[in-house]
Amino acid sequence: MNGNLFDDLPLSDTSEEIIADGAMILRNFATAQQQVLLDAIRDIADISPFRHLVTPGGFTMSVAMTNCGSLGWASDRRGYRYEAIDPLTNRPWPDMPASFLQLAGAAAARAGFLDFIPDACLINRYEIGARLSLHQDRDEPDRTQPIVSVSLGIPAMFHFGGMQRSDAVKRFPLGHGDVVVWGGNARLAYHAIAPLKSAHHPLTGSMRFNLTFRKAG
Ligand code: MD3
Ligand code: FE
Repeated sequence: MNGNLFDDLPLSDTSEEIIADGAMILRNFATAQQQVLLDAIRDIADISPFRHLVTPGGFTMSVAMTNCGSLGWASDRRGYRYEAIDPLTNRPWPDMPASFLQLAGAAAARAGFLDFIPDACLINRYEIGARLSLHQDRDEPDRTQPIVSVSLGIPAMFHFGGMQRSDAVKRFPLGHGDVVVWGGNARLAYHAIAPLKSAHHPLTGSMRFNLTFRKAG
């Protein structure tokens, strides 16, 4: 109800690190909102449940996904696309909570994107061992808009590559409350999440959640 026992203690790390041209990690930028964000994820999943999508190649993803906002990302044997209607419920995706919009806008502004208005938020849920293989996010037509990502729960190792699949990757740990803004030249970089190691977080148990805010329309 009141967050965790450490709510009133100062945060250890609120550093800001530019990791590439256009990419900035804001450590613990979302931590003060942790409970509001996790409550909102639960409310969204009550309407549009987490599901394991199938890729066009026929593989079932280990990450479970849902969305909020006017558009949601979907995948099936026919391809990847954004949809206004959740194909599982045949209803619109849940509205983007005001707390999500406020956080995404503040993070984008901090990294220099002053007019970021996301219309889609993809919510990824990882269990131990789940991973996201190397990919680019290229289903959004307006590449001048950044993507803002918010990590909650157990940590993950993020792999950040270059513009070609074969480029070397740099590794960055992403922990609870960390926010990353991906714009400019970083917007189309290859990236991945390594299989999650066993861990526990007081608010999410053995889960990791990642929100990615996008302008998809
Ligand atoms: C770099 N999600 O949903 S967040 C995704 O942690 C995705 O669930 C990962 O990759 C996750 O597509 C990584 C970091 C991230 C998100 C989007 C990016 C990095 C990005 C888009 C372009 C470049
Ligand atoms: Fe991605």
